[in-house]
Amino acid sequence: MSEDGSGEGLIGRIKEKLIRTKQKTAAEGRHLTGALDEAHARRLPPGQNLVKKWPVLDLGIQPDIPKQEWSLEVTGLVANPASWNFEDFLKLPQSQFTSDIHCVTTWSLYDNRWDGVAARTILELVQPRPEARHVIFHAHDGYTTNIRREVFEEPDVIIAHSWEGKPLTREHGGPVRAVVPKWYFWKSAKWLRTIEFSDVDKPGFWEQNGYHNEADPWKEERYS
Ligand SMILES: Nc1nc2c(c(=O)[nH]1)N[C@H]1C(S)=C(S)[C@@H](COP(=O)(O)O)O[C@H]1N2
Ligand SMILES: [Mo]
Repeated sequence: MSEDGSGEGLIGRIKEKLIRTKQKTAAEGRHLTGALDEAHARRLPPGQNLVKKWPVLDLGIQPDIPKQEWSLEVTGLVANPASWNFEDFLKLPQSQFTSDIHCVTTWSLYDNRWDGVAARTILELVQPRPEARHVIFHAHDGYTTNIRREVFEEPDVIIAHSWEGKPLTREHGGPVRAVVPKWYFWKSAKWLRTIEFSDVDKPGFWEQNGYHNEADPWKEERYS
């Protein structure tokens, strides 16, 4: 009789019973605090490191756009092209989302609370045409970045004016930036100027300079 716990004998049977009890506990979700669930275990994508302080990354130009001079244009293949100055933008239905940031340079920052206008609100207002399969962000520093329309349609995409309840600072893209939480952060254009809906894809600055055209951190779509 084997007493090494390999499944036979008394110890083996006791271990099996113990395992079954544990499996039952696991299935019932006992001992869970709410923080250590499966979503938490899957929260940090491969190759990423958690940071506590929000780094600044850009091309070295941080345009200074006073709120009174800022406006957002929505152009291209839409039924209702739009242009909102900052005051009008704040009068649109507002949303608040909390999401994680994953930068391709391997830092991640959890739980960023954004205030702004949900992409879904903008979609309802401008009514993109069916052939508009792509969305291009244009920024005041000349930066551009592209995402597929389905990515822009995700419920957590927000055109944000505030972070943690405070106006976005200039270095982080204020007055208004895009936030596309499911993709690496280079897709989240700072100093947003124009949202263009297009039938053809238009690879942006980093997409033309070696980054992946998509940017799923769970698939490590970093470089092309
Ligand atoms: N307009 C503009 N948006 C931009 C960039 C940029 O250079 N210009 N850099 C991108 C990159 S590579 C990253 S990682 C994030 C950095 O945002 P942060 O400086 O607020 O952390 O902004 C993205 N959006
Ligand atoms: Mo980045």
